[in-house]
Parts: sequence; structure tokens; C-alpha cells
Amino acid sequence: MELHTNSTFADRGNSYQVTRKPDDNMRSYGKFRSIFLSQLCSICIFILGLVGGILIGIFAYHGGPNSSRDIKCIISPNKDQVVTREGTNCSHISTTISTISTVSSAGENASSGNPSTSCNTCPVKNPVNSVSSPGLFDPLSTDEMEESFAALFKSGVIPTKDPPVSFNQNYVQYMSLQAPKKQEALRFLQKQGTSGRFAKVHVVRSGINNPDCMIYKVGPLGRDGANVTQLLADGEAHINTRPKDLFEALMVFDFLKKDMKTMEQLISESFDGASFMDDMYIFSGNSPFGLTSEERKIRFNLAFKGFGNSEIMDLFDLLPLQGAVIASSLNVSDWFATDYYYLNQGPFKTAKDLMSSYTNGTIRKLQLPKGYMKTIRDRIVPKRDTSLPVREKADIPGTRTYEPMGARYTINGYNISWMGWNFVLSGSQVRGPSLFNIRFKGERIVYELAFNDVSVMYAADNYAQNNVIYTDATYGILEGEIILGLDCPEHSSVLKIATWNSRTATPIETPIVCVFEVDGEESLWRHKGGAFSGGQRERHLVLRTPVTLGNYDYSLEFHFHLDGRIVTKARASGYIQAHFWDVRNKHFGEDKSFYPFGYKVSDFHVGSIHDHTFGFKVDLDILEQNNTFRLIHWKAGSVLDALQTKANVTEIPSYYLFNQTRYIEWETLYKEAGLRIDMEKQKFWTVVNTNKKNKWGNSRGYRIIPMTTGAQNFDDSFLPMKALSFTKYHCAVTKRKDEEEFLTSTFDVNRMMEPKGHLDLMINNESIVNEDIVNWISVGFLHVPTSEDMPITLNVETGFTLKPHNFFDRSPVLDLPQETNTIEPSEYERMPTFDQCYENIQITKHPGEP
Ligand SMILES: *[C@@H]1O[C@H](CO)[C@@H](O)[C@H](O)[C@H]1NC(C)=O
Ligand SMILES: *[C@@H]1O[C@H](CO)[C@@H](O)[C@H](O)[C@H]1NC(C)=O
Ligand SMILES: *[C@@H]1O[C@H](CO)[C@@H](O)[C@H](O)[C@H]1NC(C)=O
Ligand SMILES: *[C@@H]1O[C@H](CO)[C@@H](O)[C@H](O)[C@H]1NC(C)=O
Ligand SMILES: *[C@@H]1O[C@H](CO)[C@@H](O)[C@H](O)[C@H]1NC(C)=O
Ligand SMILES: *[C@@H]1O[C@H](CO)[C@@H](O)[C@H](O)[C@H]1NC(C)=O
Ligand SMILES: *[C@@H]1O[C@H](CO)[C@@H](O)[C@H](O)[C@H]1NC(C)=O
Ligand SMILES: *[C@@H]1O[C@H](CO)[C@@H](O)[C@H](O)[C@H]1NC(C)=O
Ligand SMILES: *[C@@H]1O[C@H](CO)[C@@H](O)[C@H](O)[C@H]1NC(C)=O
Ligand SMILES: *[C@@H]1O[C@H](CO)[C@@H](O)[C@H](O)[C@H]1NC(C)=O
Ligand SMILES: [Cu+2]
Repeated sequence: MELHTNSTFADRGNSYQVTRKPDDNMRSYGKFRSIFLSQLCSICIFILGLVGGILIGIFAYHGGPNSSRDIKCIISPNKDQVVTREGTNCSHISTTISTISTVSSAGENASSGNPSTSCNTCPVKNPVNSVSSPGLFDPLSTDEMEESFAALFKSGVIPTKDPPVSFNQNYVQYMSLQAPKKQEALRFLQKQGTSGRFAKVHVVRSGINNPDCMIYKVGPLGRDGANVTQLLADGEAHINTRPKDLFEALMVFDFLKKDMKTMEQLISESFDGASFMDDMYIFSGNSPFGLTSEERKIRFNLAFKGFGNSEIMDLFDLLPLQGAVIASSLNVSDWFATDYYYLNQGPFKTAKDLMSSYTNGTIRKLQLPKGYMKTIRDRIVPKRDTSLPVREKADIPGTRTYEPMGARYTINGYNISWMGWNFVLSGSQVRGPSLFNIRFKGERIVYELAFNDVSVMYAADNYAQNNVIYTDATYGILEGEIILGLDCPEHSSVLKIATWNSRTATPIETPIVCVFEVDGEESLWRHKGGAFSGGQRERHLVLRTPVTLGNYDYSLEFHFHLDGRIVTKARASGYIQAHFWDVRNKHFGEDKSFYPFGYKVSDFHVGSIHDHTFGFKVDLDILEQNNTFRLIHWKAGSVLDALQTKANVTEIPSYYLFNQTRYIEWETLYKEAGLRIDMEKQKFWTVVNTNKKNKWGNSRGYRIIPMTTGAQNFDDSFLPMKALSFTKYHCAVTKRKDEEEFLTSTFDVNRMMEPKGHLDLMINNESIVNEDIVNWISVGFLHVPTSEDMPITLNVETGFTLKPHNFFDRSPVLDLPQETNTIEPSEYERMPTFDQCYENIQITKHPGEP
């Protein structure tokens, strides 16, 4: 993300139903989303429309784009007899699939009609079973949120159960599961103890005498009399460290109306005749909001509202009129605006000062071309360009995969199993999705694998956009909704997670995670020899959480592979944040198409350069809690040095071809430390259990393989590096503690001078040998927006892999059916075969689709 101010008004799904005054500055994000998505979806609708009820694996397409109603239907009831019927009308499938046939077991045959007259649909067994009460790690349910809210009300933390109406009223911002204490959870899993469920609730206490931000633990839930416990001391998180405020953006807008009226002439003349009230909004979401806890200085940027008369969050059309509102007091009559800049000319203390300089002609003026405002829609909506011919054959539906015998995974509540894997999906409104108790073939590998935060740091040559820094957890990462058929295949199972809607003061469940098995369409392994040939097809299970954080869209994913690998990924799409391109900015130099902070990507904008760094908590428990972090140095050098690492050697044995060789050297990490990738000194990072050896005497373990193209290049002299210390290391190893829960504090970005909850504070020389350790992994990419990011950024990905490292005695995939063909003696095996059938899915209509 980059911008969340207005997610204030965009509290999820239904926010666009909130009635608003026509002049308010709410960027109704929900509305934005629905508008935007309906545009975006025109693409998938288009595809879906073509796909219609036509299902794969069954038909061969030979016609042109217009003959989709005259397809061939090839039915293969068994391998020997292939019946081909020309011209069968298969479009009836799109109506019959709404009645999904349920069979008792996935292996059972589907509807067994006469193959020559009907098309069989694939059997479906709903893999999702609901459970009566939440499991230990399940995300907080809506009931539990209601219960927590009631407890907070009862204890007087919240003045009313109604939606908050005033700036000076305590309100609940986020609610998530408070993860159980680990020892307690482990005992519970061994059925040796009980464990309650607790909520972690972020409350903005703007209605008390010394306003602050508070985190409460509420519970145990589901029993009588949940306790409310403060997790911070009074005043520990100053009120002005609050990330966003339910009312603030709107109040900033209202507050600035007067000044904008003063500058009416400037605004109209400069910005294509625009009127502040009708055409513009104030983008006030640039954090940090202050460097100390007490400071609340909101750097704002005038922007075009979007296209047409609708409100859209457009971080692209930021205009060169900027300033700051000093909003440190909760009493608006104490506020004042300052630091006005127009085309980087300033600062002007007041709007009046700026105006008199503008009218007496002592400052440079801008005049956007007439009609510019009308171009917004075309510039920012990623709509298919109808002036271009459709790419050849692109109007034919693309390749698809389907489940010929139903899903191979099962989901009980949030407890998911697939091909030897078992784990629980959890999630936090603040931190995003996470997994607990990941086991493979009955053995625990990971206790907790969790998204924690994303940081984004921008650069630009102007007042409001320079050094913009976001930590997304501050704004709540788990916000968004699946677009089925686009984010995930239609046959996916979609899981809902509840979050708290601070605007309506109610919990809301959104379909935000999808689960499906992927056909890798490649081999997991292969060999083609004379005496043996064979292999296995690569398949894996994906859990995907697409979130929308302001202008940015992140897809947060976990991939489980047949060989014991877990791949965690983050992918980014969405709108870039841009800044104004002023042809006469003298810092642009001669060639004005690029400069230190980005490329020109449209008539009046430069895409601001920035990075995306994703931070994860990875608590590997290789069989047990006590593990050791081992580095394996990948070396090149003298044979003597290599041999001397293990033995007393004084001379290079004569059988060596060269006197140099490759070799590896092991190092145990004894103390907590932050590590960085260094391609000149390559290392393997492994977490091993030295108490558990495999058959060959080696410690069983897993290897951490980061996939990153970014590294932090600020040094510690840069003030934000404390609050964002997690970005300094690709992997930091610390002793696990319940109280060291996350790698950032949600408040630190707004108190960078005095951060209190960041990763560097956890790296304090403790011993980590044969201890319960946590790996804090951060990976990311650097983003230099180019013209291809216009109008929207195509997905970029990063992540890391956890890979077995002597964990097994031999390949862990030999318990799966495979392709085998040997001679002398001849052995033959095929992967499971199946009867071809129609993909059994429901194509859901999108809102607004005819
Ligand atoms: C094919 O199915 C469509 C939709 O049900 C129907 O309108 C059409 O008449 C059918 N065509 C034939 C040849 O059966
Ligand atoms: C499915 O049906 C075919 C043909 O009717 C039969 O040969 C096959 O054994 C059946 N498969 C299963 C799993 O019942
Ligand atoms: C709430 O806290 C009190 C005091 O610490 C304790 O006696 C009581 O058992 C707690 N209630 C529950 C339901 O845990
Ligand atoms: C806000 O400040 C004004 C002026 O300082 C004062 O008159 C007013 O009482 C204050 N309001 C509140 C709610 O404190
Ligand atoms: C223009 O107005 C500014 C701001 O009031 C003032 O400082 C400046 O002297 C004026 N210049 C002229 C030429 O009037
Ligand atoms: C999830 O379900 C499996 C059985 O399917 C069970 O063994 C495991 O304990 C469950 N996990 C949790 C955390 O409840
Ligand atoms: C290596 O050899 C030297 C001299 O022979 C001996 O003093 C030393 O203890 C030996 N070291 C090891 C590790 O065997
Ligand atoms: C390694 O071999 C090269 C010649 O092949 C020789 O020049 C060099 O001195 C040798 N280095 C060592 C450490 O023996
Ligand atoms: C870390 O601990 C070691 C001993 O365990 C000690 O020698 C060293 O000074 C400590 N370093 C710091 C920075 O505290
Ligand atoms: C794990 O480490 C802790 C702390 O060093 C120690 O007390 C405990 O005995 C260890 N457990 C095992 C199984 O090694
Ligand atoms: Cu980016």
C-alpha cells in the first residue's frame, strides 16, 4: 500500500452504502473499488463470457471466435472408446452446473449418463466443512468480535455500541485474534491443557483526558465474563501516533475549505478550471504524520477527484499545490495550515500569502491544458483499448485446469489438509494472513508462518511527496476481497475472515482467502533413460489472500509442494503513487524525461521511485522447539584450506587436479543476529534440530531461500532506519518470546525519533543455540515506475522458500503414484487416470453484469 488515509472511509465492502454529503471528501474506497473492479472485471467478464458454460478437457476448439456456439463435444467415457460428436450444444452446462452433484467420495464416478447423448460433469465433493466452535488458531469470528466489543462497552472503554460519531470519542479500530501463548498452545495440541481464545483490540482513546492509542486483550471468549486487559501503559502510545483516524481526513478537508476558497482563482486558473468543491480532494495520507509521538503534521496534496463525478482514489493526479495542517490537538480550533507550496515555490505561511504572490505576479504560474481534467478516466482506468485490434486468438478462452474427481484437499473450519500437509489458516486484520502448526506427514515443521508488515519508501522532489514512508500494518493489512475467476480459479474454495469495521462498529466477514490445487504443468522430477524412464507431475496447493491497501494490491500467498517445500509469496499490482511533473522544475536538468526520483510516465507526472519490503515472522520448529541456526558457507579456495576445516592436513594430496577447489564450511550462529544476502560470500541459511539426525547422521532441518531483488541501502544514520529496522536484514534470528510478537510496532512510523517496538530491539545478544528461535525474513523489490506501469502496475513478485535440508532420509515423494517404465524386469506405473468430464463450476456474475 501506499495510501490509506481514506481507507478511513473505506472500511471494507459495504462502505459505499454509507450516505454522505455530496461535498465531503471521503474517498469512498468501497465505491472506488466497485467502480474500478467493474472496469477491471470487464476483462474477466469478457473472458468468462466466452468461457460460458464451455468446459475443458472435453471439447476441442476448432472454430473461429464466432463459432463458440458450435463446438465439438468430445466425450471420453473410458480410455478405449472416444466418442466425438459434432455440434453438440454444450452451453446447457452453464445452467445445469448450478445444481452441483454431490457424491460421497471423490473417487466415485460422476453422473453416469449415456455418454453418446450427454456430457458428464465432474463429481464435486465440497471440501469445506464447517465446525461448531473455533479452533485454537482460527481467526477471530464475528461472534467473538461482538463479544469483545460488548466487553469493552461494559467495562467503559467504549462509550456506546453505536457507530462512532465524533472525533472526541473512543472507538475500536481493529480486532484480531490474540495468538495464544506458545507453551500453552503446544500443551493444548498435545491434549495436556486448555487454552482460551482472546481478542486483540486496537482502540483509539480520543475521548479520555490524556488521549492515547490502546491495545486490549479481551477474553477468554466464548465463556462468561471476558476480561478486558490493557496491553500498553496509559499514554505509552500517544494519540498522535494513531495511524489514521475515522474522522480526520474529512476534517482536514473541511478545515481547508476556507483556504481553498481563498485560492479559488489560483486553483481554477492552474488546474483546468477546476473547482475545489466539485472536482478535487485533499490527499492527506502521506505518512509519517510526525517524527515525535506528539507531533501531528499532515502533509497534504491537492488532487483531482478522479473521473466523472464519481470519487476515486487516484494517487496519480496529485497536483503541485501542497501544504501542511498542524493537527496535534484533538480540538480543531487549535489547528492551522502552514507551509503552502505552489510549483515548489514556498513556503508560504498562509493561503493568503500565497495568493498575494500569485496575484501580484511574483511567482511562476501553471496552466494545465484546457480539457485536461476530462482525460483522467482514459488515463487511469485500465480498460481494454478498443482502438487496437484484439491480439490474435486472444478472444478464444485460454488454457484452464480443473479437478476431474473433485478437490484433493479438505478444510475443516480453518484447518486445512492436502497430500500429507496439515495446518491452520489464521489471520489478523492488522498483520494479514498467517499459518500455524504446519505439519508434513505428521511431523511439525513450522509453528507460525505469518505476514507481519510491508514498508514502502518513496522519493520525490516536492514538499508533500518526498520521503513518504508507509508501514502497511499501521493501516491494517487484511482488507480486500477475492475476485473469483481472476485471483483464483472458479473451482477454488473461498474462505472468509472477519474484520472489524470501525465506521459501522460491526464485524464484517469477507471472502478473502482462496484455496486450490495447482497443476504445475511441469515435472517435479523426471528421467528418460534406456532402462528407466519416468517421473512425477508437479502439483501444489495454493492459499492466496488478495488485499487492497489503498492504491496498491497485494497478493499474499502460501504454496505447499509435494516434496515438503513451502513457498511464501507476495505479489504487487495496483496504482503507482506519482508526483507532478513541472517542466520548469530546475532540478530536472536538460532532459526532462527522467531525474533522480523517477521517469516521466505521462503528460504531467513522474512515477515516484520506491521499494516494497515485506516482513515475515517464521517460527520454524523442526520437530521440536529447540533448533539451531546454521550457516553453510559456499566457498572457493585452496584445497589445503578446504581440508583443514575438518582434518590436520599439511600438504595437498597429489590426486588433486588443481590446488584450488570448491568447498563448504559450517557455522553455527550463537547469538541473535541480523543477516543480509551477500552474493560475493554466498551462504545457505538453515534451521536444524541438532538433537534429531536423519539416517545418515545429519541434523534434520530446513533451508530458508529468500527470493529478493531488493536490499535496504540506507544506513543507520537515516532516521527511519530504527522504526524500519526489519528492512535492514533479509533474515534476523532471535530467541522466540511471546512478547516479541511482530517485527514492527504499528505506532513507530509516526514516532520515528523514539520507536518502541521494532526488530533491532529484539536482537540483543541472547544465545540461540538449541533454543526456540524465530527467523524474521524480509524480502522485496525496488520499484522504478516506467511507462509500462501506466495505468496500472503488472504483478511483481517476491517471497521465500522453506525447503527440506536433510529432513528426510531420502526423497519424500516416493509415496506418490508416478510414471514408471523399466526394463529387465519390466515395471510399469501410471499416475492416476480419470474419466474426462465437464468442469463443474459456477460462473458467477459480477455486479453490474447484464
Ligand atoms: C443451445 O442452447 C442454447 C441455450 O440453452 C439455446 O438457446 C439454443 O437454442 C441451443 N441450440 C441448439 C442447437 O440446441
Ligand atoms: C467409472 O465408470 C467407468 C465406465 O462406466 C468404469 O469403467 C470405471 O471403473 C468407473 N470408475 C470408478 C472409479 O468407479
Ligand atoms: C478476570 O480477571 C480476574 C482478576 O484477574 C480473575 O479473577 C478472573 O478469573 C478473570 N476472569 C476470567 C473469565 O478469566
Ligand atoms: C477548543 O478550543 C477552543 C478555543 O481554544 C475553546 O473555546 C473550546 O472550548 C475548545 N473545545 C473543547 C471541546 O475543548
Ligand atoms: C507580492 O506579494 C508578496 C506577498 O504578499 C510580497 O511579499 C511581495 O513583496 C509582493 N511583490 C510585489 C512586486 O508586489
Ligand atoms: C487439524 O486437524 C487435524 C486432523 O485433521 C488434527 O490432527 C490437528 O490437530 C488439527 N489442528 C489444530 C491446530 O487443531
Ligand atoms: C594437528 O597436528 C598438530 C601437530 O601434529 C597437533 O598438535 C594438533 O593437536 C593437531 N590438531 C588436531 C585438531 O588434531
Ligand atoms: C597453485 O597452483 C598454481 C599453478 O597451477 C601456482 O602458481 C600456485 O602457487 C599454487 N598455489 C598454491 C597455494 O599452492
Ligand atoms: C554478548 O555476549 C557476550 C558473552 O556471551 C559478551 O562477551 C559480549 O560483550 C556481549 N555483547 C554485547 C553487545 O552485549
Ligand atoms: C530446550 O532448550 C531449553 C533452553 O536452553 C532447555 O531448557 C531445554 O531443556 C531444551 N529442551 C530440549 C528438548 O533440548
Ligand atoms: Cu511499487
